[in-house]
Amino acid sequence: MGSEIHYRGCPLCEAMCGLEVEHDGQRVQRIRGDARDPLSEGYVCPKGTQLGALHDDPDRVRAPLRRRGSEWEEIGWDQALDEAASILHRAQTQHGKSAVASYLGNPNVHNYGAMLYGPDFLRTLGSRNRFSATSVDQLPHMLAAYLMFGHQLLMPVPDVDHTDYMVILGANPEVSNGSIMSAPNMKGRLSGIRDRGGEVVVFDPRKTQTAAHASAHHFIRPGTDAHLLASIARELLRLSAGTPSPYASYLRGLNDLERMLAPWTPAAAARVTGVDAAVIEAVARKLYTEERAVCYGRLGVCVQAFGATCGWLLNVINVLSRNLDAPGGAMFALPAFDIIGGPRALGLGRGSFGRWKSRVRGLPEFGGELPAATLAEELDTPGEGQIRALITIAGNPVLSTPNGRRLERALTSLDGMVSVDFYLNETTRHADLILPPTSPLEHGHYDVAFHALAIRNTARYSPPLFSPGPNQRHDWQILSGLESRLLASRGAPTRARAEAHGRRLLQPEGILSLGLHGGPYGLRGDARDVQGRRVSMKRLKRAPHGVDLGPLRPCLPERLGRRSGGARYIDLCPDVLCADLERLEADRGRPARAPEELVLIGRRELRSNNSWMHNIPRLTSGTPRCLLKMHPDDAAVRGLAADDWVQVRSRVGEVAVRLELDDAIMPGVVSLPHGYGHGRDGVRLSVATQLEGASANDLTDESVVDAVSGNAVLSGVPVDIRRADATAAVARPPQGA
Ligand SMILES: Nc1nc2c(c(=O)[nH]1)N[C@H]1C(S)=C(S)[C@@H](COP(=O)(O)OP(=O)(O)OC[C@H]3O[C@@H](n4cnc5c(=O)[nH]c(N)nc54)[C@H](O)[C@@H]3O)O[C@H]1N2
Ligand SMILES: Nc1nc2c(c(=O)[nH]1)N[C@H]1C(S)=C(S)[C@@H](COP(=O)(O)OP(=O)(O)OC[C@H]3O[C@@H](n4cnc5c(=O)[nH]c(N)nc54)[C@H](O)[C@@H]3O)O[C@H]1N2
Ligand code: SF4
Ligand SMILES: [Mo]
Repeated sequence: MGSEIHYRGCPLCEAMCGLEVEHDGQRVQRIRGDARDPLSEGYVCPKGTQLGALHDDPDRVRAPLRRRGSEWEEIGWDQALDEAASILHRAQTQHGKSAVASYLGNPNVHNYGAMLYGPDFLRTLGSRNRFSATSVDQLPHMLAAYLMFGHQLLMPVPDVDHTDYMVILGANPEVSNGSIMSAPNMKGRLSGIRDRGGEVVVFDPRKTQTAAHASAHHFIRPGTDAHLLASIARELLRLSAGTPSPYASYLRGLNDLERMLAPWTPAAAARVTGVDAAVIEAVARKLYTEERAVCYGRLGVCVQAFGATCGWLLNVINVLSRNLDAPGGAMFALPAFDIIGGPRALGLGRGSFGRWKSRVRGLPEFGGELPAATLAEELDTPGEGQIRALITIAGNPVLSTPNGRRLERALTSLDGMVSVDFYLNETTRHADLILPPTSPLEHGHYDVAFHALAIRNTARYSPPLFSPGPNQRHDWQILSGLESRLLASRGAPTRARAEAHGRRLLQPEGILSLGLHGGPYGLRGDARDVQGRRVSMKRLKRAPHGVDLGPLRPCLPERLGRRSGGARYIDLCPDVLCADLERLEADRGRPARAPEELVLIGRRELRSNNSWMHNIPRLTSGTPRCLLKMHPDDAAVRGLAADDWVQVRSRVGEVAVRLELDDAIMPGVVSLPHGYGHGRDGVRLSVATQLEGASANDLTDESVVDAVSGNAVLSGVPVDIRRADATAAVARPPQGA
């Protein structure tokens, strides 16, 4: 049979690479990068080339599964949706709407059907116990965006292609391919900065691939970035004293900063961070004097006890150095489907904070969600308001959220659980029903979220490659099927049911089309693509490689969501964050590390994607990847050698892993990637379960969170490490709960 070529966007990570898929109508034969994609220009990573293998994976669940004791049986869709809705409905009638919790995982954001229909389903569910991967990830950036700019998604993106000085904290974009910075081929883009005479400076407790190729790398003690950032901001205030701010007409709070940041002298920050005071001064000076400069921080600065403070101070630094909303600085994208400026019905809303608190620990709501670090205790703490049923949608919180073992135990005590997922994994194995959606190649694709966070404005719609079989359902169909059943069993007003029905008729493509039409490049907007043309669904369907909407452009103050008396403004000093500086000041006195102390950080591997894609042989063969990296000096004092099996113990748990000695890691720090530990009973992942490794989140501590946002602290976890005895090593990987 001959071959055909199909072009589509990769849904696996934020880089949104364009793929050229060679296929015979039934199966994928080969996937390469699409050289004509205006953003990725032919770049592709090993994961993107394996979408065919994901589609063909014999372990991928293709029909609804119902639990029968420890067995699973396939059932039809109508029955599955009826039973799933009745699990949720029963718990809500008996114990109130919030007795049903939801957990939404990362792939939702890469699936436009789920993105556009998930919020409706959740609104109908009406529970305050909503959780998602946001609070083990970018919550601090979203909180800072909401408090400072007035919209939770108005997060600035480094203009990497035009900057001459880029400071990177807690990110490894050469491997992660960028986050809150959709930028395929970050390795090429970072060398582009150096090629035009610019510099890249990295602060990271590990000399990562990104750091190795940078102009300079500085070790920083995990969890201390807020001190470094406060000190850089303080220096910038000093340098800019007397010079009017370019944002003066719409900036509030500038005058308060100087007094608040006074204690963070470079010398004081140096003591706690381990970064030389001279380095801090030089970085601040360069950020101020370089015409096009940007300070960027990502996961490593989010998943720590001062995550929100870091998110805030990063924006403060870009404002003080005059690089916010300026070419080569930290800019805002203008997507064709505008989830920020568009009608509320098409977007996610501006955001909200602290409207309610979690029952057990009193952690604050953000954007309608509670922090994932509090999920386990909300499940296992008896009393009024306890969660009785759970629905997970494209999430694997057992491997992804802190103290996964506690969560796993708590799941067994639920009255009912439903999972929308195409794998029977560590989380979904606890469900009563698994509702498997279509594979990424069976539905259309549009990056509703990531075009809004990209380093260049582009738009691309990909139609489905394969048509789903009659017995397949898309994520959005599953969610709206559950929604309509919930409404029906509640005897909801016909209006509510008609609305839900209307959205179903529209389908994701119809909503997308409306959004493009009403968006900035649509009929009513005045933006145009690089050829001066408008963007519509029809246009995108004729442009399989995507359309180029041009480089990021300044858009302030018009795009700000924060207003007072009609005037839009930036709040440089949000009250909750300023108030928390007291806690940061108390932290400044933390003693230097004792030689026997070790803290655990994470890392990402190019061939891995959080806790999944581990069942794809091409991505997992070869050297095991879930090894514990330790500095040779730390190993020597413990009498440990490379390849030794070690027991790693934290407050919450213990795992056995193999040691890899690496002098690229800071002494006192060890690193383990997350998302492994598939060797649990009942997991149906024939390749992944054979992989060596353990879950880093069997060690992370759910009781430690960023006090402001409630974001999980996944980095800087104190651990104790000793040689595993022979039996522990034999017992690897640690077996099920
Ligand atoms: N220790 C530690 N923990 C971490 C992190 C860390 O760095 N260190 N990183 C955190 C971060 S940044 C994130 S984003 C989270 C991720 O946390 P989660 O989102 O909870 O976990 P994932 O591993 O992304 O699991 C995704 C699940 O979705 C399923 N899936 C994939 N595609 C689809 C689809 O199209 N539809 C449906 N319905 N299901 C699908 C997969 O089978 C898998 O079960 O992990 C966090 N946890
Ligand atoms: N290959 C691959 N790509 C991915 C993913 C994947 O799993 N695999 N996941 C995707 C997802 S969901 C996300 S959110 C992004 C994340 O993308 P990135 O934000 O680039 O995240 P990481 O690669 O985990 O890099 C975090 C860095 O922070 C460092 N770090 C840890 N603690 C600290 C600290 O206290 N201070 C400082 N300064 N640094 C610290 C770590 O050493 C690490 O190098 O990647 C995405 N891309
Ligand atoms: S970098 Fe991300 S988007 Fe690009 S091919 Fe790899 S996984 Fe897909
Ligand atoms: Mo993430």
